[in-house]
Amino acid sequence: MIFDILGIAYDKSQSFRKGAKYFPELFWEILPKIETYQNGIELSEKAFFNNLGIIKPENFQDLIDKASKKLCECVNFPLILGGEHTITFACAKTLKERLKIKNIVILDAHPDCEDSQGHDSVVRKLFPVFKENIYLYGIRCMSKNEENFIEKYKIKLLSDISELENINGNVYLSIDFDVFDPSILPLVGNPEVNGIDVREFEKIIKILAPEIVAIDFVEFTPSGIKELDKIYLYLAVTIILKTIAEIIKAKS
Ligand SMILES: [Mn+2]
Repeated sequence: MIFDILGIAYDKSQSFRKGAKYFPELFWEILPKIETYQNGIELSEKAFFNNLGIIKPENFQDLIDKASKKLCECVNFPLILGGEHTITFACAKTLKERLKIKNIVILDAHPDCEDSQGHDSVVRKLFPVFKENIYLYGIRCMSKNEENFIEKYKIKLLSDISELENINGNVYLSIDFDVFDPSILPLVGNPEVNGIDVREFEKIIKILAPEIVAIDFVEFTPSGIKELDKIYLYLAVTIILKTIAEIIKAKS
């Protein structure tokens, strides 16, 4: 299976920890060091990575322009590496028609429903595009303002994995690395306690994999203590490879 990998080095609105823009480049650096046999799949034989390059948008409009232009070149399974969560809006909107995407599933500690221009507003921005087909899982920290938006527009906050089984039709899956517990992966834009573990994550991927047609990983912020960064980078990319292995399993 061929994956078109697009990096989006954009973290203009990250507020607490910055550095998500460094992830796409570091992904390619660490990749050769990680075990290729993941979840029963030998990725060196079954997965082919077509590097679409890394775009570096200057601002929100530039993000929309550059991402949509690049994603038009995409003919295989799109795998997008952020960058902050804002990139999901540009990518999901661009790919919606062509890939007949019906649903967007977002794994995140936050509902990102703020009325702002930043990464904390991505679900609010996606709402006019996907309406009742937005599903959020892993949410555990929100503002009163966001809660009001969620209630008013009936955004689906899922609390049990089994609820994901009811999602039918093509899925764009967006993974904010802060969905994981900070004890597993603390290098994220906005860490929150009580996150999910990788076992739970793999269960989620197994359920959704047959429907997933595009995926992104966002908000991993490799900056700070260098040696420790490398370890967490290794873990983040391992999680991506596990996801790829499950998608290959489901699609073959
Ligand atoms: Mn988040």
